[in-house]
Amino acid sequence: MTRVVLSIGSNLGDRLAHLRSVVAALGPRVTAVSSVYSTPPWGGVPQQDYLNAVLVAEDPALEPSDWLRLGQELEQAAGRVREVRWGARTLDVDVVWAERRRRDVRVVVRSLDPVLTLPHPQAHNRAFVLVPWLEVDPDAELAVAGAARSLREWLSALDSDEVAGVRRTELTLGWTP
Ligand code: A4P
Ligand code: MG
Repeated sequence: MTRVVLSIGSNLGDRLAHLRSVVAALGPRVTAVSSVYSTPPWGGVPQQDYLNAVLVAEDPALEPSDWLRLGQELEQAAGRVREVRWGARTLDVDVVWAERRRRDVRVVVRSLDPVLTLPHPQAHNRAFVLVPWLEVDPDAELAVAGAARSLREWLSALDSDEVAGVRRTELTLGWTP
């Protein structure tokens, strides 16, 4: 059994439809969905604003690498072309965090593999990830280089203008618990 936190983002084409395609494809595996946020581009590449959200999903049969593959298939289905790193895209699906559960034991998955680095190496630096993640999992902790902090603590370390730029919208992803 793995439980994952996925960050989804889009800033090209029908942005909301691209985000909704992920929720629709994952179906009953989705256990929580954040609001949809409008966010300024992060990473220094000039481009239009994103819509971002965070999903929590679980599946007894999937390994972390399966979630990555699923995310990449959904990116392709949304017509994503890989051009500039951190540049504009129809759909980006990042695996931010993963946990394995066996019986009642939960183990956070850690990996330094560049193909799938877990937790995502930039999650703690990104208000567009932390704000929606905090909404769906207020007690979550994220450890970076051995330092475990609550999401609220990571957020308070970010530039307040960046955090304020992440604006909740009235848009929804068509998910009901
Ligand atoms: N990869 C390694 N670990 C992971 C992981 N945990 N989740 C590898 C997903 N992918 C992971 O990604 C490059 C490689 O990272 C993949 O082959 C995968 O095996 P990519 O999606 O091909 O390229 P990219 O997305 O351009 O680069 P990168 O570094 O993944 O960028 P990010 O981190 O996806 O950031 N600003 C706002 N406001 N909102 C956004 O959603 N997104 C990005 C992209 C930049 N700025 C943004 C947003
Ligand atoms: Mg990516």
